[in-house]
Amino acid sequence: CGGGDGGGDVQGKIVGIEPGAGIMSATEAAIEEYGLDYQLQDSSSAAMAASLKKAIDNEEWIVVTGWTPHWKFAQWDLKYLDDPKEVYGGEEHIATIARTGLASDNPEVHEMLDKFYWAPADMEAVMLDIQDGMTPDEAADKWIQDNQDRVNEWLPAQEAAEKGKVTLGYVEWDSEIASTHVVKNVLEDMGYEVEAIAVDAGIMWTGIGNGDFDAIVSAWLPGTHGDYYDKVKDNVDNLGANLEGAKIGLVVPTYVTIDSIEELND
Ligand code: PBE
Repeated sequence: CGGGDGGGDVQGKIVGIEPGAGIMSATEAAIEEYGLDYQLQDSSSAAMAASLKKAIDNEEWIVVTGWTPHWKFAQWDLKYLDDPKEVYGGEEHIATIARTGLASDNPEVHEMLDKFYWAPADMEAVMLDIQDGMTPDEAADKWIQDNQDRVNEWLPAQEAAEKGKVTLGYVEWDSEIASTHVVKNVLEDMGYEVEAIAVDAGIMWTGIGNGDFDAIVSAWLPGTHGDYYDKVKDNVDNLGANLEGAKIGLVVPTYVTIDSIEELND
């Protein structure tokens, strides 16, 4: 049984997140490709972070499915395990995807979504405030107040005469809670009624393909959500990157003595 020299009952386990996340299927592929004697545990993003905290408090061995941007890197000393087979892909971007038809139905909203672009440090600031106890709307609103010049660049040139309702689909991953609520609050400040609808990853992708949501800002491409995207790409409007420098992989506390996924079986 694998698990390195860390000991304890976490040996041979990788603490995962919600089934359906791209990082879960990538990790199943990594277990296969590296021949790891490990099992991937389904969990949730919040429970994964709680497991990480508990392990770090006790200086225990732990391996989690991790991603950047994420507040955990500001909170604790963590490292990605090297992935020489590049199962997790390299750096990727997070894209905004609109339903086909939004551009003609609601050009003002489409324009704002198209212009929405920020940096990993921005997203992390919102994530940290949520982690520190703010509601997603409070943290998003604070970021907007602190960055009004940037937000102004996202605002459309023309105001629509009638402002209706906008729906945003997302998954309750910490990163996507942050981005979706920033966009929600910007659209609300423009005068729209916005509903942010939390669903599973599969539902988010079939939903945007079917036009059930106006948009999603949570498309991790080209790797993490590549399979989901391929199924709907002919039926959606890809507005391009809203963030560059995203990454997924296996993450451990720095005191864990290995540096590569290949060493997990040692
Ligand atoms: N994540 C966060 C998601 C995408 C955003 C990396 C956990 C996933 O694996 O699908």
